[in-house]
Amino acid sequence: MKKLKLFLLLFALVGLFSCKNEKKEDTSKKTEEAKVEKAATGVSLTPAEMEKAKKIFFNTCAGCHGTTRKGATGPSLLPDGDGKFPATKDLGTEAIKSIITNGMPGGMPDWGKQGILSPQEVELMAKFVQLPPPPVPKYTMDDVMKSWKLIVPVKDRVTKPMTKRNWRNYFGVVLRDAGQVAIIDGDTKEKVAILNTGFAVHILRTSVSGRYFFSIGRDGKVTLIDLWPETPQIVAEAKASFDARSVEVSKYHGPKGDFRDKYIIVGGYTPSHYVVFDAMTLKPLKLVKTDGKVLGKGEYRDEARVASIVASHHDPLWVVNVKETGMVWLVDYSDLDKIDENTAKIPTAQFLHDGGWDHTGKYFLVAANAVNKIVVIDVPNKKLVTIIDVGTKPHPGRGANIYNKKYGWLWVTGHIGEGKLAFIATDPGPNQWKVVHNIVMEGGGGGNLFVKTHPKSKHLWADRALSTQEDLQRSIFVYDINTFKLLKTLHVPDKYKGRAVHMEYNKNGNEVWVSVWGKKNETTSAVLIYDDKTLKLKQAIEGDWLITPTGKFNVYNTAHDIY
Ligand code: DHE
Repeated sequence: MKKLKLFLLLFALVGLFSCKNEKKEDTSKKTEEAKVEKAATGVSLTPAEMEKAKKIFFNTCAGCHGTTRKGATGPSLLPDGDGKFPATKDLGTEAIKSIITNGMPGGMPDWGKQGILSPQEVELMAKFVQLPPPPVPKYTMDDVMKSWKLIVPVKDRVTKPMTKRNWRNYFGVVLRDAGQVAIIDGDTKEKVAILNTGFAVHILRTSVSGRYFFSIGRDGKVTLIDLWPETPQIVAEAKASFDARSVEVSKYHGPKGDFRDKYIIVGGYTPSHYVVFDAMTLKPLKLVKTDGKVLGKGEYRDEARVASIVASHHDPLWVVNVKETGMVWLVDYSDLDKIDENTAKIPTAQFLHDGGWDHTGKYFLVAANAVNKIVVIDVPNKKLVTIIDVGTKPHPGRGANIYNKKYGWLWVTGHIGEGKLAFIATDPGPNQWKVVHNIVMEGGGGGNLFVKTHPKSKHLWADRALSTQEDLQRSIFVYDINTFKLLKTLHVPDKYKGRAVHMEYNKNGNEVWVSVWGKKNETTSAVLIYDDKTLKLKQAIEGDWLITPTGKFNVYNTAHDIY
């Protein structure tokens, strides 16, 4: 924390210093030929440079800073500042270049050092953020409709599994920079299919039956993958927006009807809206904008991006987390004509990101990561329960539900901003919704992205993929869920290059799969498979097709919300 404060101070000081220099430059550049985009400081970009910068910003920066650059997980990047963070034009090119190259302790990646951005690209981006943000293009229901492709109609699909494989133990593995999803047989560890799902797929979710995977890409493209043919295949696709991170299916079956696998919802980052599709064909059915006022009463935000979405098993509801406004929407999908008027909109805390169910599936816990809080929603009663202070930049993924002998059921989150795992009690009683324990992770600094457990396991697994220290990036930490003691630190074998990220159990809950997320042009990425009892490496999946593996989703565990 101290370090972070120091850095911010430095950040501001460097800004002031470079501001003076910029002013000097200003006068000398007055006569320079006008270019298309020019800031008050004299920074300018040609149309071609602008296009390139927009693309890089979308791929690497918009997720945290927002397309309109008003800030979310990361600070605002506005030429004139926003009162909280320095104006980018005051920071100046050199200071911004240094930040983009070296990263920041709170989670800003070292894009330059990692070689993801070249020095020229770093300079380009340093200039880009001193210019006003370009306008966000429109994307309407007509555009969604035009993008829809039904590749295999339902009547032409197989009616039973055509494979002898144990498809319920398939893993869908995101091959991020290849724009693909690999389907891997969890029993034999063989590659079953590689599917071209589109640019930087982010996550997969399954249908309730487990037969289908839905993938969502950073380009807003949703893909329906049928796992029943001998070789899994894409049967439909559509584009919900320019930029997206979440997809979920309808799961409710009860007195209000059977909605299992009837609809899916895709949450749009840019433009900010959600789209409901027919789950079996991906025919677009409804688009609802998510813009609104911060916490329902403050500043109006057009960029109000949909972060995580989960589906209730107890009610016909999706929990839709609107990042910039800090509103949790409980979207009742039982009558699509009244979907907006039947939505409960609950003000919580700004910059909602990722989250998951407690073990009962009635309470949803979501990180408001930029304000270091976890929000708890009582979904059946449609109300905010409480907002809990945790560590710096909580990042639970979907979190992990463990049963601890002393405290009962606990839901766990890690943090990007500090090396801490926070355990929140969820059972009714005096401790409910309190952080009853913190684990301080070894090695200092933050960088944890995901935690994972399984009902049959006594272990909690945690990565450090965003650590600034290379040895921590390549380590996985396994803790005892009763004593909270670190049992083992697992290191990625040297032959594989890249960060260890995201864990997933197999269907039986006795293996843990970990990605080694290498570079796009190298074939040294891998998926490591550990025995959950012995904590020994059992097998490594590798191959020239395994490009930049990140998230992994086991069919059975995803369909049953096991985490
Ligand atoms: Fe993710 C989940 C957003 C960067 C891998 N990520 C999520 C969710 C959101 C989100 C909102 C929750 C989805 C849900 O549950 O419905 N992620 C973002 C970003 O905005 C961010 C910070 C920057 C960006 O530009 O995308 C970002 N995420 C990353 C990565 O760099 C990761 C590590 C690698 C990758 O593939 O891009 C990454 N995010 C994941 C994974 C999940 C995820 C694997 C699902 C976790 C799970 O177990 O459910």
